[in-house]
Amino acid sequence: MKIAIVCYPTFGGSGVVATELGIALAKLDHEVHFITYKQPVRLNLLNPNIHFHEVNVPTYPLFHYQPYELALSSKLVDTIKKYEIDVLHVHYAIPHAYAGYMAKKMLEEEGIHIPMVTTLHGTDITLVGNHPFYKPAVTFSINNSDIVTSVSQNLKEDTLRLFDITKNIEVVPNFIDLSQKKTSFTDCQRELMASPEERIVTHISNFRAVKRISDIVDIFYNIQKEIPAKLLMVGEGPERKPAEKKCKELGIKDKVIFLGNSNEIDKILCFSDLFLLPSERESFGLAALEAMMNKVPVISSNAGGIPEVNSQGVSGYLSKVGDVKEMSENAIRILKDDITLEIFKQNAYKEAEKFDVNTIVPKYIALYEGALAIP
Ligand code: GMT
Repeated sequence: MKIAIVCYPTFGGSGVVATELGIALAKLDHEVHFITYKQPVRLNLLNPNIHFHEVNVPTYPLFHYQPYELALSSKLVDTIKKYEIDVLHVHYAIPHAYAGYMAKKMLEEEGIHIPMVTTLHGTDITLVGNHPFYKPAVTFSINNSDIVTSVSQNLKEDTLRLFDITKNIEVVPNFIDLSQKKTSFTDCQRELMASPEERIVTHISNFRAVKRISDIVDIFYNIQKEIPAKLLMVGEGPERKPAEKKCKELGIKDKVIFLGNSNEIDKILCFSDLFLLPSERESFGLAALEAMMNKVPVISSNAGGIPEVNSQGVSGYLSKVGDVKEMSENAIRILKDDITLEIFKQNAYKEAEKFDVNTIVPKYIALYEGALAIP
């Protein structure tokens, strides 16, 4: 099959899922065309089945806002025609489903039929898409997609509750590729980050308010009072500076390392003992799954779809959003002795196995085949 994928190319779960999906499809001999404004961060173009088409938006003094959707839909029309694409898969409704629909309609005028699959990832529904300024356009583009998927059952329910949806929504969870683990579990250079007696606690995100970064600092503050520990903060975003300030005020600055954005997530997770994800909202929690795949147990909130990933008392613990006290107690419970920690580490990996690429990607392929059959 020839598949065009539209996604955000930056550090963010939806872009990562779209990229990993494209890579997995290419390995299965499908021809994959990424269409976006920058090469996706995790995309390696060395596979001959993978192509990248950059969307350029020329600036013009009259435009206060550059019309990205317009440029994207034009690029889609050109690419779909030139490479005779079979299926268009857009990730994140805003504005990709809208631009995809416009491309579909333009192609229809030329007698070309292109089925469109839209994957809803989370904030495109729960935070941004639901805003009255966007809602009519988002509803329209979901209802006019040929196939709609959501990354968790919880996100499906949110979508049906928040929007007037006439389409069936298929749940296809996020996935990981266990065979691609770049570092072996015995090859972790944890001494680079901490001394042997210290536990390593990690958080990875784009540091937006929805991630409750301040809770992470509070939880770690409580942990380090009981257990020698370091906190690794990986990612960039608006909450990074306030978090750095808070660490200074709490006197834990030397125990917290802000690493910024990283392409070495596997290496970092390899020497991590615990992952924190106390998010306000989280449709799935890909970062938690990536931690689990690296045998890192998870202390999280029970927001959104996280309970579909992190299993209570097995791969970690879940608490109500903002319950820093309980999250800290559970973190200490996991970290306090080597035997308990090892049990949680093994369990985390076992739970992650449920989301292996070989189980999940065939679901997308089956949906593409279904989309192709739609007249
Ligand atoms: O939350 C992020 O950091 C990025 C965001 C995105 O839209 O790119 O991630 C969303 O999509 C991921 C992939 O499907 C999910 O695993 C995340 O849970 C979801 N984030 C939220 O719902 C806040």
